Amino acid sequence: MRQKLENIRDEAIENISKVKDLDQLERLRLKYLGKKGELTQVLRGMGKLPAEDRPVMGQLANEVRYLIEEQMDEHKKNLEDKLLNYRLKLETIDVTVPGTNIERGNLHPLTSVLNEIIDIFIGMGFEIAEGPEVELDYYNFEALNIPKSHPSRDVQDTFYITDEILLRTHTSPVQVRTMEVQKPPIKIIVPGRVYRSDDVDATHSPIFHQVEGLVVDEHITMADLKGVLDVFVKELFGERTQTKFRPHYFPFTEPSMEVDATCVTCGGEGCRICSHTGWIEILGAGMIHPNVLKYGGIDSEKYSGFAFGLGLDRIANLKYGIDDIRLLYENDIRFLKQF
Ligand code: FA5
Repeated sequence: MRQKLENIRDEAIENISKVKDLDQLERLRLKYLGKKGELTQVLRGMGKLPAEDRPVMGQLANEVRYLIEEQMDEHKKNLEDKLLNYRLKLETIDVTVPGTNIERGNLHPLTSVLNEIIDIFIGMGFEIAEGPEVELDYYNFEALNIPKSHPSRDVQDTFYITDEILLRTHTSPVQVRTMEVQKPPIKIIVPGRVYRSDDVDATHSPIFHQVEGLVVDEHITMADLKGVLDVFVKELFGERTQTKFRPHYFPFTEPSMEVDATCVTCGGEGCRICSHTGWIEILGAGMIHPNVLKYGGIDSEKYSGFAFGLGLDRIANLKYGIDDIRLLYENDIRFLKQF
């Protein structure tokens, strides 16, 4: 038995020293010390020894066990250290390596100007409404007092989908859509994309943006319209900006007007941007035509209102001194980065 124990000891120590990973080591532990392990088997045979030999053999067996365990623990620690070092090396982060620059994006000029416009109107108590871009002829024209034969339909070259369905040519269809579901007081602005089959040039795009304004309540007069637009223009372009209201014609407002602001670039002196007039047209507006109120189910004897529609793209260009509307749609990052 002594021989057996010494053989196990020597073999185990040699095998342990060759082990390269923790799994292998665990297999060796089972081989010698497990329930069915070699050393365990020998210890089980202890009972067959003469009584006087047992203490000596027992002691030797324990020594062999401790030795194997000790060697295993030591080797295990070495393997774990090696593994840790390997992983540390693998996962080391060199904090001195220059990082990859993450470029900060910025808002598109149209978004920035729209945000500013929304803030100004919200400050005056307006709410934001929206409407569909694929619209019924009814809301885009009929309910705005523009029957099928009306000559003003020619002014807004329309993309038709069917006879009755079209891409909205302005944000004004949201006027009657809102009146149908909301009774006065109404005080909304409607930002949105609109479509016209206009030829593309520096000031025209077939897709552009408008912001509609609509106020309906008792005793609304043109003084309210002028006041609201004057505050708006001064907040957007600066305190010294002046407004000019020119008579105009829209079928859905009466009276109708176009509003000019003193040129932002030259301050009214006259320059290339304002064609040397000192003024720039920024929106169309007027007092809501009684027929439109009727289409919206609102009593035109009791209520009155005003509406306006501004071209967001042109306002953005004015604000940022951009001289060609096409730049807003080309998505050239070198251009967009400047705002
Ligand atoms: C209208 O669209 C009216 N719905 C505005 C309105 C609303 C008047 C409520 C009264 C009451 P107009 O067709 O003028 O009006 O267009 C309004 C603005 O849209 C113009 O002042 C202009 O700035 C802009 N605009 C018109 N066509 C284009 C285009 N092709 N590209 C870019 N902007 C355009």
